Amino acid sequence: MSLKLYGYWRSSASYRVRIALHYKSLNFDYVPVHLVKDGGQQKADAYSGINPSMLVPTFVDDDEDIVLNQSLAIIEYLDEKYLDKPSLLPSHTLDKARVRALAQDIACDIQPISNLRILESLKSDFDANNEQTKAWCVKWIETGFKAIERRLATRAGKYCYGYEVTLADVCLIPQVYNAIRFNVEMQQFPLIQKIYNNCNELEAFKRAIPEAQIDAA
Ligand SMILES: N[C@@H](CCC(=O)N[C@@H](CS)C(=O)NCC(=O)O)C(=O)O
Repeated sequence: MSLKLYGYWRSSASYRVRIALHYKSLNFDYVPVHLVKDGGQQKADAYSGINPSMLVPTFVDDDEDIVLNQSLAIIEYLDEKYLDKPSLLPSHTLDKARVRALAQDIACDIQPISNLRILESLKSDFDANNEQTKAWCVKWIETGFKAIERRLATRAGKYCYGYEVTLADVCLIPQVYNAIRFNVEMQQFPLIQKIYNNCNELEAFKRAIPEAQIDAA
């Protein structure tokens, strides 16, 4: 078995897949793709050849000649392939839909708006300065977190959805890491903060944190 993850230490989408791989105790090679150095290594031919979207992460299973992009698709692939490992999705249809919805609240409605290339475009196409792009990120993270905090009031236990770690936690924790980087005032979101603390006590989450990666600056 030869699994490979192309990622970047601070990329929240890469962070999600790292958590899932560690949660399932799967060994993998981590291949850093620096999103800033050399004008962004994700745009170089060497990488865009395997991922034409020029985004990280990319997951490669060399033995089976499988290349996958999109963190949620990668995680669900791992979940279904390694059935002997702890699952990140509940088995009940409605529970599964609710966990996916929470995950997508983050992965579809928060993270893409503050992605690097969006911030670069705000600067180059619309003359936004650093303060303005930072305010942009804070605004959309807070908007998303307000809704998630309300949902968690009826769904959360120790983790986002009851007492088992799910895909929702795998998406939430990297987004909180980003929020803290942008100085979002987390006291507004006590449930999110509690789940962040609970998850970060787990080995899989500790091993996946950006600062623990070989490419951490
Ligand atoms: N929906 C994608 C998002 C991937 C994504 O946005 N990756 C970011 C890092 S978190 C990236 O590679 N950004 C590089 C850029 O914007 O040029 C996923 O979940 O995998």
